[in-house]
Amino acid sequence: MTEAFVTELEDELRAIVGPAHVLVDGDLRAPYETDWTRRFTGSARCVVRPGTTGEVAAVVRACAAAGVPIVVQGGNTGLVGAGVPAGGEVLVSLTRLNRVEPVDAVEAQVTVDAGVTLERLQTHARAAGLDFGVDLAARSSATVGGMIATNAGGIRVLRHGSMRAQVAGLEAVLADGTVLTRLTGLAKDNTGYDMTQLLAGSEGTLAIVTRARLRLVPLLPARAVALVAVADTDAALDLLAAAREQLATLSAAEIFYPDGLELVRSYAKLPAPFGEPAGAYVVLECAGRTDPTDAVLEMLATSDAVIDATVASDRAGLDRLWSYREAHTEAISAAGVPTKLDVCVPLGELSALVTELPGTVAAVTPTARLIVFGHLNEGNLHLNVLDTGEHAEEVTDAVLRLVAAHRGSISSEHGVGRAKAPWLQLSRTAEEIAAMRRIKTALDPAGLLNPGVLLPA
Ligand code: 2HG
Ligand code: ZN
Repeated sequence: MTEAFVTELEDELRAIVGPAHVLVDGDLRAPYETDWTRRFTGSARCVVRPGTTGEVAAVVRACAAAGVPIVVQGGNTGLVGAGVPAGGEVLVSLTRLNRVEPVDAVEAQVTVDAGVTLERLQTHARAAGLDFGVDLAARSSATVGGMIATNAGGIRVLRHGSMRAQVAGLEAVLADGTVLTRLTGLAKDNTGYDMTQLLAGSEGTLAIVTRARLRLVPLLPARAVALVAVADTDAALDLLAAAREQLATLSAAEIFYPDGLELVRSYAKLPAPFGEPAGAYVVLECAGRTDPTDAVLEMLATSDAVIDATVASDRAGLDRLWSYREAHTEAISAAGVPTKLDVCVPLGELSALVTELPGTVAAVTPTARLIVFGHLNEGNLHLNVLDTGEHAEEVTDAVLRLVAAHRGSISSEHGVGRAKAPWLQLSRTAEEIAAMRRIKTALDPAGLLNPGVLLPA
């Protein structure tokens, strides 16, 4: 590629989005080039910030004509290196696509741009007396487009399902600049391939999501949260079973362990939640139209798994109890750059996995620190390994093989990204990967969109 040609593309991009939205200078590019964990970083050829779907399509066409690959980025809260460049791509940032349409209260749906943050979507839905079914700790920065691309999960999957369950339709730009629009949000629509669901979880490898028609859920203003001390993972699962059976309003069930609690307490300056330390901690949340506290207390009183418990239903109390769980990511990040592994196993395998993990990590590098927490109901554990040094790959390999041996998935809700692409075959058969490649080739024959993400090179 000649220098003149290189400049030509940037000029073309400036003509499409305006000179202020093509960032070539290293200092301006930098915030886009490193991911939230600081583990993944790469140099983009330039950052482009289109403001409309038409501009996204024109940017894609220009890059396609120049043969320059694209990496797509939303709020840059991804944890698998899928939204930052490997090197030399045009980085398309979607945060200027930020319009929200009025809530359609009759359908309980809303159409929003891909760059709208989860928090803004929640505020918008709640102002109309509804709510959004997915919630996660990165809500202030995570964007709708990125959440669809990764099929994000979060803390309310138990009640409302993952991101793909909320998506009733999409607008997206294909690798040749074609705009697909399917935003009617019909409740029943059997007219062929479901492109919306194909793109959900495709990690930006098949198309760039620019707008979404989203389902909304009832706003449930009365909440109660219980933080429960239990002996171990098995006891946590017993408690979960009782909660699922007895609490019709159950909306979250999370787990963390003593070493995570200690890290969070010293980072967030939180008091010990109980007089005595326990082997594991479970957060249960119920949400309804009327205060669920009595039902929660009743369930806790009948469960043998409960060693100690504290329950809150006022805003400050809910936030305080949730912070023991939600501050894990930030507390870990403050302690170093972790090797992050997001996995899930059948609930029957969870306890064995938790027991075997420390030995598996220590066998690779005895000085590494493993922090385990996650979404108990889905058997979804976030394994954060600090101080892996030069052993990050080996730790990843050993842990993901252990997960596969327990019939689990190497990615539960964060996606595969660049971080886990080499291990995809642990969770998907050769036939499945070959079929995925055929879909990729059909929609993006030149491999323009997010190369190196999801499908191993
Ligand atoms: C959460 O559940 C997020 O808090 C982040 O998925 C998990 O930091 C992590 O490993
Ligand atoms: Zn999570």
